[in-house]
Amino acid sequence: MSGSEFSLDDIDLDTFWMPYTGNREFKRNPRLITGAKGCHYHTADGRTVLDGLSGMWCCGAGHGRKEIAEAVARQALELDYAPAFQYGHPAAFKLASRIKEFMPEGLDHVFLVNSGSEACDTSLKIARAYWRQKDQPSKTRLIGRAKGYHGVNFGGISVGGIGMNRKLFGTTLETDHLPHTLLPENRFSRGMPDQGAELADELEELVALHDASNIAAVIVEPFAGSAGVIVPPKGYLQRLRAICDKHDILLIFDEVITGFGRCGTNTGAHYFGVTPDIANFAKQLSNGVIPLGAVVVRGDIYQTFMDTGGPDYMVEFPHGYTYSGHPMACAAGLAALELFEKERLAEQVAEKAEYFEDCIHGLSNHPHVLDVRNLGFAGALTLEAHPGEPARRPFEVAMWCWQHGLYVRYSGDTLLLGPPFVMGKPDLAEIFNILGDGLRAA
Ligand code: PXG
Ligand code: PLP
Repeated sequence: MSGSEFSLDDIDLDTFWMPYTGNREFKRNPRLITGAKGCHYHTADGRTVLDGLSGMWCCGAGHGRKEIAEAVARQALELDYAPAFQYGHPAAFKLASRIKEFMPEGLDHVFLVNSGSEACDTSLKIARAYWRQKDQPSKTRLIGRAKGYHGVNFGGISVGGIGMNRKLFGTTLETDHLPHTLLPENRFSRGMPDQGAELADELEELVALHDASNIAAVIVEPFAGSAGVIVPPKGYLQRLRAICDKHDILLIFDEVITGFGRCGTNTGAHYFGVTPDIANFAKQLSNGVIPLGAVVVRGDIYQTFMDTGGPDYMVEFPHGYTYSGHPMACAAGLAALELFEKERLAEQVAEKAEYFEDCIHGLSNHPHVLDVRNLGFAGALTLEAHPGEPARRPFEVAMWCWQHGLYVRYSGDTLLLGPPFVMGKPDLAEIFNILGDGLRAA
């Protein structure tokens, strides 16, 4: 649909309370998207805009993919909804098996949810319940990391490490946080920085403080996405894994952004060579077409629930959503994974990652740029703040870019980039041309 068929006069902007948005600013200056094809959005004012963040890190195969749309339409006509509890339908089983094919060895049972936030809260509940079923009920404490993002539900904000997402909401779960790994000496690193693996040893301090008998799990993003593509130092995740093993603490990777291609591999676990006990996925799993997420666990975690669940008609894990394994989400997921494999989307990222890296680091000397970070098809710029207005400059640059044909996301003091995996080099170059001009203009 083109913008010309659309009039803003037809829309009541006031009633919709927009998620995670400055509603007052947006409604004064609306940015409405009316269509999408390939790596571009079409706007209500009739313009074409490059998609610099794959929607919100979810549309790596590009927009308007017929294969997915048709699969969803077929599923809607064949079986629109089936009860998710105590009954099943084939697509959910097929999707779980298909997801397993892309996992590292050992992660082989799949719980389906509708979003990254649900995946996070589900994974935390699995971790606590697992230890209870293993007769270690005191292992309840959950450990996240400063600057971590694990969605917006209560579990996720409890382990999350972004103050802005917590401060309005009062008491959360009993958690602790590892320090983040954004070190000044690592500024302008390409890919994994050299310094800081020893920050993982802070987990030993938390074990000394609480005792491992009270700790259920550690949850981290393989690289922190929302906080600005904070890539772990070389060796950091290996050390975290070793300390978790030593103390019998579950390691959860939140792969909502890193999963399914963003790193140039199937998962972040593959990229970094570290396998967690539980991994969370969403976003790219359905190419963003229908809400879908998944929690993938080690076989023996699943088996523990099966072995301790009482008589076999009893529910082993009293958790699940009305729309867990929704038929249309499963159809979208299956079609998206088919594309992911057939079009070698992870390999496409791996092949173009160096070009992306060169492009984004080409902005290092532009005005206001304090740091540049990247991995795979993910990158971020930290910008120097206006005095006393920490978040204004990225907003201004992003608004300039939007007006000049590029969608990028701004958050705190950073600009975030995560182009679709299928984007070609000319469009990638165009992203950085526009962004470079935007930095000079701001
Ligand atoms: N975990 C991680 C690691 C995420 O990045 C979530 C959980 C929550 O997923 P849902 O589907 O509930 O939103 C996320 C989501 C951005 C941006 O611009 C990132 C997210 C969401 C929106 C914007 O970086 N991450
Ligand atoms: N609230 C009420 C009153 C419900 O009945 C349900 C589900 O049955 C929920 C919340 C949870 O909804 P969902 O399963 O879609 O997460």
